[in-house]
Amino acid sequence: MKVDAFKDAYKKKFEDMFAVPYTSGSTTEQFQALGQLLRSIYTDKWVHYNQGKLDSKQKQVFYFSMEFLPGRQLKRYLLNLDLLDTARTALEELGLDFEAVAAAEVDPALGNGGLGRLASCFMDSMAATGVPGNGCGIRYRYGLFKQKFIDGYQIELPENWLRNPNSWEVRKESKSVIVRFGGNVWLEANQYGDLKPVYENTFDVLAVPYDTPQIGYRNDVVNNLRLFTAEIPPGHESYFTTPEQRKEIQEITEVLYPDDSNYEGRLLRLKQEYFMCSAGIQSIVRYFKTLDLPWSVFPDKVAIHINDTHPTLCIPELMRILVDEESLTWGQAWNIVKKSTSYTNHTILAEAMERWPIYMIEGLLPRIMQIIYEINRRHLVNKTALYGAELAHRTAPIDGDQVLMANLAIIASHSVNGVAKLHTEILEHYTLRDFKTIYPFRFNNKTNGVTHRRWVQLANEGLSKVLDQHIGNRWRFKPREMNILQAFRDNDEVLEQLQEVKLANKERFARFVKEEMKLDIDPTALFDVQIKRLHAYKRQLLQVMHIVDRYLTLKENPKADFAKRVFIFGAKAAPSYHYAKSVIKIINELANLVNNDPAIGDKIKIVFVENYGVSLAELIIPAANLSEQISLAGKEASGTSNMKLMANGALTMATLDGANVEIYDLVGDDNIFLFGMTADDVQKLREANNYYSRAIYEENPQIKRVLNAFIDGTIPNIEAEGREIFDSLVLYNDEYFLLQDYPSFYEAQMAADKLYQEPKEWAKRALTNIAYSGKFSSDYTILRYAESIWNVSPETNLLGEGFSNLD
Ligand code: T68
Repeated sequence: MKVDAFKDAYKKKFEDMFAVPYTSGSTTEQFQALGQLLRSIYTDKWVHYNQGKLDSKQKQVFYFSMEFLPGRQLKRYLLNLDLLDTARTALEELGLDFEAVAAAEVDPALGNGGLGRLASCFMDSMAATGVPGNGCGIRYRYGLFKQKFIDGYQIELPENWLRNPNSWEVRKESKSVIVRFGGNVWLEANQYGDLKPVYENTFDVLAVPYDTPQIGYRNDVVNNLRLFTAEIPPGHESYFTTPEQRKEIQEITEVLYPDDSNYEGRLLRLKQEYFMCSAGIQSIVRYFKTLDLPWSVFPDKVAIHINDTHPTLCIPELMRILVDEESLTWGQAWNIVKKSTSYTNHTILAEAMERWPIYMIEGLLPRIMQIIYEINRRHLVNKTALYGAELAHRTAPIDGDQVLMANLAIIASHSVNGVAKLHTEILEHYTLRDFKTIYPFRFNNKTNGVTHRRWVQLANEGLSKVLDQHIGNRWRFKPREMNILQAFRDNDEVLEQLQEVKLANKERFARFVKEEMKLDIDPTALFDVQIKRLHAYKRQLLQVMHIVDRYLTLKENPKADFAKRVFIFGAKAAPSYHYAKSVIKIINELANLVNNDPAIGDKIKIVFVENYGVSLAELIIPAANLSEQISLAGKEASGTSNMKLMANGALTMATLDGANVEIYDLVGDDNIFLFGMTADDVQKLREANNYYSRAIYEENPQIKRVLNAFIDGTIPNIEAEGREIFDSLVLYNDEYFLLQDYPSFYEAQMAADKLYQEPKEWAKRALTNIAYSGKFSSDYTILRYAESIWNVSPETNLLGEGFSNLD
């Protein structure tokens, strides 16, 4: 489409929709008009691609996830349709501010963090690589809470992301299904003498799908993200006469649980999980039946992927449908379930493992509980014979009065994967070793990835142009070819361009900070970024200690040789996570103190952005010089902001944890700042049982001075929080070994300071990080899932070339 045609189409669309001249209207209205115009452009493709999938009967992937964090869609769609430049020029020629129009789109926060964002990168990559994939999830009425800071404390406000109509979704009422809860169930013989469940007094809910297109990058693929919402079934209105009864249905998809890395054992969460699983599995079964094929080929046509254990009920739900409704034998059904299901683990934290009390499942899902009992019984019989009773019991889905969702997911899947090499090793050798004994070939690694389309092409247009100029534009299709840039490591022109781009991105962020926070930051200072959920294991507190250390040193000696730094944080705390909220309060009070101390000036600034999410990440990541990936080794399954920051030329400050290990393997010692214990060191230190944080505190004057600042009034307004944090480190023996790792962390930070004083040397290392980041494209991750887990073949290749040699 040409610019002039686009202009005309836009004007017409705007005036049709709002009945005023296109020159009037808010950016929201302009966005809506542009959205409708885009819809009219891509809908044909969507219909056509869907029909093609049906006609060819090719195998499809169904990616079940309780969370998706898609970010804004407008620019992504335009980029993928190869219309970004056209639309931008058209709007600008019409006198409209394209970026402001794009920013008027709401950013749906339907996830907590890494897990949800990974699901969205995967949706983008499935479309780009031509993997016929469907996302399956919940259309939460309210997304993750909106974070505000009041007096330095985190306050949570509802995130009403649907206040404006959603431009992309399509309500598919005709594809609704009924999800059944509660009641009584018993087995009765039918006319053929088969035992079938009979239900009474069930509570029925209508699951209505809303579909959002997932447009492939300059190919003809348009996949589908299907999110379900809970409604009163038609014809049942008369049963739901009181507001309380209506509420019981609506609340199922009302709000996203704000806990990451923590298991939330509430009944409503269980309802949400079953609601999504049952609705999704029913859709799949209905689809499969249109193919008119025998059930035995179901696994050749359908791959069901469960993103962490939250969608594990897909397993008993599919068993239920196959056995109860389609009259397959248990053995036939079990084979089908196992061959079609695969599971990704995202955490080894014990507190995140889902374990549901049997009474809860029994009350809410009586038939599902019967099926889980039978899965458990058969597991015990079969595995006891082979491996003895102890191992059989340790791996069984039922443990006392609880159902262990990970155990259920593992025994019923043909593939279990971790999300980074180290994480998968830890699963195999420690967390899931019993399962590794029984199912040695079931485990595999799939290191996470990120989509360079959003995180480089869209978020960092400046960098993208530099890449195009020197290495051509093939990297846009094959991100691994970014490694050609490495040949320019000693090219002054390229290094200068990279520095200019970085500075421009930092200036853009500085303008945002000035506008939103009324704070001046120096764009030439080192921008030091830590953006992730607030959690003790991620150790934001280590960075806080480092800032306090610098602050105290500068107060004593204003000439101390530190690089100017802006410490940038973005982090939400789970509303009930007291410790994490205390850390937020401390960071905010420290910011208040340091930012307003004239003796410190530009040497330290602290920016804690409110309401961190995908859109803010797009602003912060391109502006980063240093990427803080400082979790206690062994705790962060992978991390993905580490990959996004690397791709944007930030150097990583890292422990050897999660995917940091693989970043290190690629860039080598000279291009990363490593510090701290390895996962093995941590393991040994725990086993030795001789860690005494108080002794470190007493014996290390640097650490003592820093920690005292939390309790001696140095930082105002943190009496309770400062004491709590101090105690966690000194009195309660520092569970995440901050004091153990602090000296080497500090040393690595000083090395970063030193290098930053030599801008060209820094730029060379930034270049190397950019060059090798292509390996972490989620396109390759998805191709590995496609090849070795899902057994689907990508249909449309980037550049029309093959994808061999992925490793
Ligand atoms: C993250 N997990 C991992 N969980 O922490 C991170 N949990 O290392 C990894 O890179 C990422 O997954 C992708 O693999 C999460 O984000 C959650 O958000 C979560 C949500 C609900 C319940 C438990």
